[in-house]
Amino acid sequence: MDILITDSTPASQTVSASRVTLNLPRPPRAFYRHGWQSWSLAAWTDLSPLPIQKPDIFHVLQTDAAYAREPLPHGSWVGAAEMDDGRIVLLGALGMDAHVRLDGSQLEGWYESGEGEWFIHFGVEQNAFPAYAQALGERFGFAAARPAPRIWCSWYSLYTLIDEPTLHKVFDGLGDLPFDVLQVDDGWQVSLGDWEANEKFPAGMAALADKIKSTGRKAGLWLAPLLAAKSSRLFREHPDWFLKDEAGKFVSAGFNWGEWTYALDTTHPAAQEWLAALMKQVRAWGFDYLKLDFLYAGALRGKRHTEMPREAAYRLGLKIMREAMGADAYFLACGAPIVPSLGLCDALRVGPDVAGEWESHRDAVLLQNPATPGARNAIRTTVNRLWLSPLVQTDPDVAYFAAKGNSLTVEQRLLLQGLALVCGFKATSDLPQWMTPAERESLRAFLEDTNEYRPEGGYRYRVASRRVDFTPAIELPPRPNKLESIQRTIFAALGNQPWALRLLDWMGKRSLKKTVQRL
Ligand code: 9PG
Repeated sequence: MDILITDSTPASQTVSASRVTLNLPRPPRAFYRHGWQSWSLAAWTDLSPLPIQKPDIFHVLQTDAAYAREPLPHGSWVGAAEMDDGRIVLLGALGMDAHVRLDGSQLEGWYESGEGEWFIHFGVEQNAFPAYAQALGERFGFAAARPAPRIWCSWYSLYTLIDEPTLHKVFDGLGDLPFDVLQVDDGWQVSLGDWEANEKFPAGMAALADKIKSTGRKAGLWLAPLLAAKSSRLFREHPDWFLKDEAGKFVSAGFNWGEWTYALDTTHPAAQEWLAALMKQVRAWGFDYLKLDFLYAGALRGKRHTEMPREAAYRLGLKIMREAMGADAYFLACGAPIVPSLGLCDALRVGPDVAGEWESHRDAVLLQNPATPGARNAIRTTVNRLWLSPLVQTDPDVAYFAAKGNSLTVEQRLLLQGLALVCGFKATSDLPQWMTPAERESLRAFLEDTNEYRPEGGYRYRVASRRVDFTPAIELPPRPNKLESIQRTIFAALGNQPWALRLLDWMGKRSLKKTVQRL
């Protein structure tokens, strides 16, 4: 379907088509790209091609690998073009398995299979995104009105170095700080796919949940249910539950934790039963807050037991898990394709991971990778996804309060705290043992804040009684210069080597061990 955009185009319209082309009066000056899953970039960019994000080995993990090499500005489900007069043309799918691309002055959208609805808006940005969100909400559902829980999460201080005594020390140290959930992250399980307590948790997961509940809070747990490590018992015993490509090879769900992972086929009846049983098991242990991570694995391309579009297959898997965990569980989706998760989860991570560092020169400039952990990457993408807040509780990832254990400046820590208040989703991983009394009080004040904020135009907000300006996080890093281009080639090649990634992993763990031992 072809549509001409002129001054008499209505502000909002909805059409049904497998493919739409909007013919703009002139080429626009900027394009809003919206990445596929939580960690993928969302940002306004100019029209020149973005350098391909490196290393390629992470495309599956960080982008929609199917489009990682597309030179034209593009995005998942939605795209918007900014015209010279400041007005924008937004083209957004109201269904799943859809993609958008800008080719000169043509804004095109297509469904990967079949046809579906498209929402088109011509007007100012402040109206376009809320109108699109409203139309999506009518089809997928809206966010709950109740406030999001306040969470302490183990990842950003302890990473995988969690064990029973360390977590007990932390839980005790949190005292009466007003957290609603203490969430145990990656590191408790035998293996990815084998979701049982490992040797660091000899008392078992039910005992850990009991310990948390004895402090008057809900217990939270991290799992990555839609992928499994190659070495896991699950994969070895049930290879037929995993996605294969046309050539019969297992579809990789990415290289992480020093090994290859594979993607669960959410249409396989036995895999579906296993997923439901897993959710019931973690609820029976006593965990009421579930952070389900690396969910993109369920929506990768591949041959399925029952053929269906990939995001429909993903949504089916999510539905099965939601039903099994029960409506009373709080479900945070992470590493998750955005639109297919709406209506089934309580909260959605809407940016890449933060880190105790503003930005890494290697990742930002040399690898041109906006999806790697870092405060700046997390703020940039989250701020560009705030329009999702009517649809789902938006998780911007944790904020930092202590000066110890990170290299963020006071201003940078305040930006992350301000973002949490704007999102209405408050979490931290700070160790009570690392906080000064003043830092602990600032954390308490943050947790008790009533969350009122006011947009003041651009990327500026008034939060509580102060101004927060996210502008310093928004711009994309400069392109590499000549010398940096040479370094880029070297780092990109190294980054594709499993042995180099294992070495980095090992070095990171070693330095972290020293820090945690002193707790
Ligand atoms: C646990 C972590 C934390 C974190 C999640 C997720 O390789 N990667 O691109 C990559 C991206 C994100 C990531 C790990 C690896 O972090 O977002 O909060 O739960 O998993 O492993």
